[in-house]
Amino acid sequence: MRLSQYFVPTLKETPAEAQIASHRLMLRAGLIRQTSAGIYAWLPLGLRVLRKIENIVREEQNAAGAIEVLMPTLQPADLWRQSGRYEAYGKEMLRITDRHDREMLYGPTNEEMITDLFRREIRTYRDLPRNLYHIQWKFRDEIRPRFGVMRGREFLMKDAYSFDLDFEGAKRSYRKMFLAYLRTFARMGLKAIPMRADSGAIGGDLSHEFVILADTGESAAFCHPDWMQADPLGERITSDEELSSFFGKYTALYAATDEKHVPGKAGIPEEQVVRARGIEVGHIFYFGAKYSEPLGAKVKGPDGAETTLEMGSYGIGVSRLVGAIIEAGHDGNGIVWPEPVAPFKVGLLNLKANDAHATGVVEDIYGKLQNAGVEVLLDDRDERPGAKFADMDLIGLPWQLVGGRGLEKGLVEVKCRKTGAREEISIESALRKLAG
Ligand code: P5A
Repeated sequence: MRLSQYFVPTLKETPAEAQIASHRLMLRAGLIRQTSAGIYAWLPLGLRVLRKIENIVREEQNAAGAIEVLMPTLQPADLWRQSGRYEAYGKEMLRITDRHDREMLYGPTNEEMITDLFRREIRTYRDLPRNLYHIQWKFRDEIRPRFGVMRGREFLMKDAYSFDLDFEGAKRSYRKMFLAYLRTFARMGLKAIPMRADSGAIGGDLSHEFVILADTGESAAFCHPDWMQADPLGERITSDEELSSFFGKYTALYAATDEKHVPGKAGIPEEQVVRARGIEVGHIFYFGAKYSEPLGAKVKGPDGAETTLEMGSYGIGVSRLVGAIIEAGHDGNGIVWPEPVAPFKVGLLNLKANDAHATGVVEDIYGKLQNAGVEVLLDDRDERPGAKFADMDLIGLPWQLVGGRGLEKGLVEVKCRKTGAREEISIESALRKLAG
């Protein structure tokens, strides 16, 4: 992509409304713009990151055996009356009336709708277990939307729903998602800590939050010092027993969103004394028959008896992750993207955009990188070198390839955004390094 023909409206000034680094940087690097309180338009660079995160989430859900569907954003109020949540959800639910005076709502989550879809099609235990997920926009009329996409009103969520015949099956489904979540966040360069959590408005009695430690997070996390060092993905898990014991260890952790949860109270053991702030990027729930019972979602069991389905739901804040990844990776000059979610891998700077020979050489490098399948953003604008350096640091692509004076001798500078390390090497070596 050529910056001269793209749409990356960067800002030099710090926007006054943004209180935390990720929000400031998302505005300054031209990733998003607010259109109403807590509602954002995704500009090209932001959208590329959002799509990459979405795809990692999708790949790991598929690998864990979950099946993708797509449910609508608008839902009929009647379904929520059946579960008893229509009144209970209160003002956070955006309620809409259509032209025929039918009551609708913009979905804040999809437990009711998926249970309804599933109960209509499934008759026997032989069709279980199943886990269905979608990646869809949600709306919650948060009283205080803030921190940009971290607490938006409209936000993108991956939500999965598992259906099992019995409690043992439901626990297996829960564990599968638990592990898939650790893998998902690790692939984005994040260490997410699983913590026992309140199940809140979703209900049920077993729940874990996945929290990224950051001072600006809204969740207060308590955990034992040992767990901060834990490497859950490094543990080999080959049997159901190993999975159980591994899983058991992580239930020692606790996350809370309010101040009444302190060690020694509300089920938090005294010894969990490390207190930190974190960003909740995922939340999983086991809730048994909470929705299947009122909605009448049953199948015939092996003994021929009608059995109410056991369910769980599993959420990942896809749009929140964009902010969380920036909170975890930035410096004084801008964003520092982990390569798997970076909007482009390489930023190619032509510092001599007015020099025909230099431009020819840079264009050749650009073509070769593209042919090798490398995602590259070419700064071919007629701007001062200082402005180009500043914008490229702000945007935070993992690698910068700078074509300047050295081009005459066939040399370019390669800079690693994360470490700041630079080296001047031949064009061929640079291509090998970045296209390899
Ligand atoms: C789980 C999936 C649920 O809604 N139902 C379906 C369950 N859980 S949750 O914890 O309420 O939300 C799941 C994740 O969505 C993100 N999230 C948000 N992101 C941005 N802005 C918001 N206002 C917002 N609310 C929730 C969080 O990452 C949360 O873990």
